[in-house]
Amino acid sequence: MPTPAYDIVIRGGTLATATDVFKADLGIQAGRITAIGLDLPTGAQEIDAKGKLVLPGGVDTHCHIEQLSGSGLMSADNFETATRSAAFGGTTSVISFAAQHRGANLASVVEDYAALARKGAIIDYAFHLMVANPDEQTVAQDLPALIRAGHRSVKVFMTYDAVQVDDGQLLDVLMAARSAGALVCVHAENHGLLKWMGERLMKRGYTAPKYHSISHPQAAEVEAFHRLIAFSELLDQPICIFHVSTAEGARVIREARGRGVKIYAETCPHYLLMTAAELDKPGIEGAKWVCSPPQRGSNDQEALWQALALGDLQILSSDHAPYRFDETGKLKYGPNPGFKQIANGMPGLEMRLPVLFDAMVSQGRLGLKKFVELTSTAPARIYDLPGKGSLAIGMDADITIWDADRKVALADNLHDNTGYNPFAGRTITGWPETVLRRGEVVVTQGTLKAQPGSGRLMLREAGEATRPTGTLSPEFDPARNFGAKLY
Ligand code: DUC
Ligand code: ZN
Ligand code: ZN
Repeated sequence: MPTPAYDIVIRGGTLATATDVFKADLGIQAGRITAIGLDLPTGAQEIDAKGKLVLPGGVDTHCHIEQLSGSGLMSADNFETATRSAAFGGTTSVISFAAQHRGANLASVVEDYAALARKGAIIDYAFHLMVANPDEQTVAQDLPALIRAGHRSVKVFMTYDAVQVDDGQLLDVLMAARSAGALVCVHAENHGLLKWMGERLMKRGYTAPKYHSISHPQAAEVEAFHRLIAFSELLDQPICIFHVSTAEGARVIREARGRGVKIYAETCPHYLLMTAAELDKPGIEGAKWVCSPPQRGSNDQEALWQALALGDLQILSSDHAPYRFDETGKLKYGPNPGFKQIANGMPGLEMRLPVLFDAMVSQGRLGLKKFVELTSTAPARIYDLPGKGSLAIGMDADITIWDADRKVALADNLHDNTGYNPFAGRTITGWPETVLRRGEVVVTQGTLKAQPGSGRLMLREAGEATRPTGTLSPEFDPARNFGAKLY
């Protein structure tokens, strides 16, 4: 018997990429896609995909895994539980954070997170370098070295006492990223405004979870976007604005992109599919839905969908930030905490693709190709994840096979360690049934097949998204700034 040409053939399915939908068989060898065609020869293993959709595995580029928050709270998931839930949800690559805290050495932080991921990760992973201690050692030494070693994205917070960078520090980080070749991702909200609003609400007795949404006015997002964009434009350094939540925020991004500022931006399922009404539940129950920025109004949802359609927002991430609804997480400060004491975040890795598939494909909002683009292809391209995000010869065989007709009533039964599902109670259509990572079946028929530690670290080249536009601002252009060399 001749050796089969393929380790696996996925046969008879409908393949979809960001640009095309077509019927074909897909052949896999040594973890890569080696053939896409009709009537491929039999593989060593055959997967029947008749009547199914064969899509690139999901790429979730904003996930907090095994991370200590600014307030010292450990997220509910470790790499094993988080990436296990990702795999069940059809996601095969994640970017999480190597999160520096004040006083910590960034290079050691990256080593520590890498060790945790090596032990637990089931899918492939990369890190955003989260800088909260932008001292000389970090900005001038560690950050450039780590970027050049393949960690091509940096994350900073413009708010939160324990981790925020001030304007000068933000400029330092933007400049260091420009020199070494990295994209700078930002949580952009005005710190003073959030602090002032939060304290005013609490003092007046408005402590219930629903007031969390009032404490993050849309003006906080809008002001911070303007300031961040002004800095990005001044230095000609590309940025990615995280979790855009408001119509006005999306408009600010559109305007800036229109005049040539190099901005990428993401939003998340909870801004598209939830409103602030989720927080308005009896007692403290609404704490489960507390995240930052908060869910907004239906007008914001519409504007975000429109911004995705127009390309002003290019990425749909989960912002997986899991905290249990108990004393280890949301209720750390007792059974009835004020909204300011409630940890920000919700689990999202497992539900991101199913709820978006339901909205975009089953219900028809933007459609299948855009679903693939926003949840897999564009994030892989923007963050330069090698071999990820599409179905093409030579790419990693990261593949999710979907039953587009399967109806599922969502319940609190996710495979992470959070203990609740923010989308529980909804019924959706479309489900990721079989998931392959580099040609290995990691989930099938509701069962996990892969081992913790089988995920791989993805180191990245400096790709298109990290490159400045080359259009210098007057202040940085020696031809117009009296010859000053500022880069
Ligand atoms: N921002 C995030 O991106 N994730 C969790 C909490 C937060 O404020
Ligand atoms: Zn954030
Ligand atoms: Zn986040």
